[in-house]
Amino acid sequence: MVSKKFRARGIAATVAVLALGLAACSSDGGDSGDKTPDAGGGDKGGNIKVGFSQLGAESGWRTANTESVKASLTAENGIDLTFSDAQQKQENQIKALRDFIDQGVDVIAFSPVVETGWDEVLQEIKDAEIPVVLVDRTVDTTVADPYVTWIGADFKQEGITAGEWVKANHPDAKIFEMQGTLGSGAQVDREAGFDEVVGAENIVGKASGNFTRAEGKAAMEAALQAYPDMNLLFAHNDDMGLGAIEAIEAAGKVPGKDIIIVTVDGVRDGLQALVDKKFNYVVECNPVFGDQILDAIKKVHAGEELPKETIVVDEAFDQTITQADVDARAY
Ligand code: GZL
Repeated sequence: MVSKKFRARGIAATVAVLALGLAACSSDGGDSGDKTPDAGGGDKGGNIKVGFSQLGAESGWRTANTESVKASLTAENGIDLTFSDAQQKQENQIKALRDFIDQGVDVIAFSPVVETGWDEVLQEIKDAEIPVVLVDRTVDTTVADPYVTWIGADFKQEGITAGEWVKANHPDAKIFEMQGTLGSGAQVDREAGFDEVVGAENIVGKASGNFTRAEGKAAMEAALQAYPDMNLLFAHNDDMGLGAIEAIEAAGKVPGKDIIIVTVDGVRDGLQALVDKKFNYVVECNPVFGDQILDAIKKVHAGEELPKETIVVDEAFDQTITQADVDARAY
């Protein structure tokens, strides 16, 4: 059976949002990660009951995304939100998803930690006739029409943008690629875009830092030993790049000079590293789209037509960025 890969494509952005998600508040308070009581304190007479399964709190990007979601999906905005943090564990998300079905939520929002392994629960959601909006990460599933629409970044384009800068500015670099969570849409597509542009022959090694600072630092410590001639790091997010800086400095090397650093996200700490000349190029991946998720959930609930996907527009930053630019950023 052919699996369908639902991914961001570089298509013209039209604003619509679908969320595939499932409530987290398991009745037994089980291990479906951290849970936040619903903002509305139960059904607020006519509010849309939404279950949001967030994959974790692994990075500055994820924190900013969660803040944006919670700021938009409020009782005042007509939403009775049940929010779950799965702590980057797929089993926690699947459990939360089933809890949302049991609670009979009206709409589900979900950012899948990895692309695969969702077929069974997606079919259960479909059988329960709960509309689904997919947020941020992508799914690869055999279930037909698993969600109404998706919003997120064009991960492959982000990898291409990073690769083009490397090719133009450091064509002879010996590149170490630090991957995000293996099997996640962001990791798969950023790697595909970047490698396509720079050429696999210029990549001396790869390892995953799971999108976290701590694991990024550990992966870089090992890489510095394994690949002594490496002189450029492409990290799939800022947090792993920030962890790598600690390892590079501990090894007596200068980040941004001895080892050029290119990352994705553009969170405040990442852009500060750019101002401090420790990063060299940052491709943005904007996490602040809670308002678009709210808009889509309302349209889904009202049975309105929605585009299949929405691309959140990104930009990119080099070392010409100023401290004032960073201070003015929303996240
Ligand atoms: C991208 C998002 C990624 C970020 C990381 O949309 O899924 O996950 O790039 C985060 O910082 O962990």
